[in-house]
Amino acid sequence: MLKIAIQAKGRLNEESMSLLADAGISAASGSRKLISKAKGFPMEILYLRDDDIPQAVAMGVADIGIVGLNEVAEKGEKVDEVMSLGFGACRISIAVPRETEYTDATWLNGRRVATSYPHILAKYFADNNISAEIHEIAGSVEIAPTVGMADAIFDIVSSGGTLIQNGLREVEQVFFSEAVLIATPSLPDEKLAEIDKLKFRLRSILDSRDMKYVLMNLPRTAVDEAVKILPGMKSPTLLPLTQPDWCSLHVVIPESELWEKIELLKNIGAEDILILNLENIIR
Ligand code: PRT
Ligand code: ZN
Repeated sequence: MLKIAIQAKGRLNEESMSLLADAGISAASGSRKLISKAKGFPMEILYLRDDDIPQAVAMGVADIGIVGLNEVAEKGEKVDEVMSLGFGACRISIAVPRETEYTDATWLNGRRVATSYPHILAKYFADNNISAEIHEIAGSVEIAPTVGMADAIFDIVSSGGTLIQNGLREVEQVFFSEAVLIATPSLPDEKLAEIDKLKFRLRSILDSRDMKYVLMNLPRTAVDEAVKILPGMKSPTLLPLTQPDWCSLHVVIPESELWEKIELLKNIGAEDILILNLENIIR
């Protein structure tokens, strides 16, 4: 039976659980138990701190895990990256006190930089020929310049709000991360077959997120125009209506293009437009 490690609590826990739930896999809440048996898929769920997930997967304590790419890169454990999961997006950036006259990365030479990601930072310094001191601290990195512990920080940024609150300014975006599914290298074939089944479910969920299923009534004369408005889709589904000059058109549209396409379709006579959420796309 597969064992999957997910974050016990924290930013990735909820979305990891809801991705699994959308894939028909449910489990007891992580805060109460270290391990629980999943329902809907032959799998055990291990709840760990995110820092421990790369090692647990590298050692085979768990066969797979959901964790930020930042932790995978920082820990440097040997794991296979199976797929990106489309949530937990963030970057790790260098930030300096707002009033600093920062020119470019050469400013960092001889400075002290506080971080919880010393390995990723050391690689950045090496790649850019920068000689600076790395101060590893476990938490509250953003206060290090204020208390005089560092000249700059290297920390996770998402909206940028935390930097602003602490009088800091983002000057170099170094590493881009999102949640990924990782696996123990060289697993036996039967485990790989199980992972393929899970990947298939996850892929269909991820493909359907941000897509909408749209139905509308359309004058038959406008069908060619509608097909031009909806490029990139395979030919849309057309169903007859009892009124012979009209038909019903069904298409899947990415949410980002939805309202622009709806406007165009209305302009060519589309009526009674229904927009529905999609649960799965099986390709
Ligand atoms: O207890 P455990 O060790 O498991 O959790 P943790 O406290 O180490 O990690 P947690 O739960 O904070 O984050 C887990 C993962 O979420 C990280 O490893 C990243 O992959 C991802 N992630 C995505 C983030 C953020 N966005 C994020 N904004 N992790 C942390 N932050 C923090 C950041 O450290 C900073 O303090 O949020 C603040 C910045 O946010 P903004 O929006 O103000 O820029
Ligand atoms: Zn952590």
